[in-house]
Amino acid sequence: MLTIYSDAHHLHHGCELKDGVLMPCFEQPGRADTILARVRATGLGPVAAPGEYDSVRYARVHSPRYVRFLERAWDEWTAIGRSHDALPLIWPVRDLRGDIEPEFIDGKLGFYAMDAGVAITAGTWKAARASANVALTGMDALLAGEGSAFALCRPPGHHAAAEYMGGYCYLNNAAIAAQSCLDGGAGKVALLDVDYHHGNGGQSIFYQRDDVMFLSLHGDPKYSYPYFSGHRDETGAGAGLGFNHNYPLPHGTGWPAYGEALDHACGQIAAYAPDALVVSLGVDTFKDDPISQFRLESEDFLRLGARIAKLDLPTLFVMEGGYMVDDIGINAVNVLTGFQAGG
Ligand code: OKP
Ligand code: ZN
Repeated sequence: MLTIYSDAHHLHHGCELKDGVLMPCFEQPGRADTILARVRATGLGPVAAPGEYDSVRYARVHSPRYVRFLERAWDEWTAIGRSHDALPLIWPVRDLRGDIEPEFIDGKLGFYAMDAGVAITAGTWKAARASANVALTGMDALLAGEGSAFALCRPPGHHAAAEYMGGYCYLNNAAIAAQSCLDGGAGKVALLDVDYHHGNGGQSIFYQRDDVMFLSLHGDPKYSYPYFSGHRDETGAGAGLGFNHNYPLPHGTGWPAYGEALDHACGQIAAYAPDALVVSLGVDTFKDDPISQFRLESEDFLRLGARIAKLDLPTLFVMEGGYMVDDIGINAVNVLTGFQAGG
């Protein structure tokens, strides 16, 4: 399987507030390095660099003003003498005015963020662009006839929606790739999110549409991040009604229950009969993940890949989360080798 990867992810390494303490993000450069090392060690296939894309490609799923904000935020932050990570600290919740974009950077950061897990640093925009370009290049490989590809994206993307960042995510790489597939001639695409955390960004972007079916298996938002999205009764709206499927699962979920939910999701995808499948691949469902609560074993990731392979669809895997840095290479690549063996 072809892997797309860019070293530019090293330009992004920020801080987050964890248990009230400011510390380096769990989402750190070593993650992608570990996965790349495993891709090479297992001989998964060739590794190629991404192409360059105009940012109008991101604006197919994000608003142009949000893309401009990301591009300029660091300069606006440093122009007033600041040099540490830019972090949002105020949000337009409920009855506050969420309809007027503030002109000062502190207001803009809150306006365009869902949480404080999205530090903007000197290299964030370059890294986020490269990550989206990795996904676009992977989709271009599919459009050119490749059966599958692995977009080794970092930073991840699945919490980012049309107009906000959140949960370590800036540009929604998987959504940008899914849209690019449609723009390349496909009629229908399925987006399956197997990261531990609900893929609120992809859900939000495609909620009212029937040309992208969105499905997510995740920790129940009653007690798992992102808390405010991912319940079972979120099934789509308007033309998109019935094209959104959430599978919230309890703490401690292991393969039997996970595999059952995955089977159901795959049944929905098969019935939808899309032209291609994009998989938001998070491996934070692993039993030792430091911020998540499922109990998948490394071998279960082989089963996950094999089940997806049974769909027999052109498939782009897009890397999302997974924080047990020692094991995420094994677990992510297990999905891909399981997929290759299972088809
Ligand atoms: C990203 B992905 C504030 C952020 C809280 C949220 C976890 C984001 C997970 N410190 N952390 O879905 O793996
Ligand atoms: Zn996650």
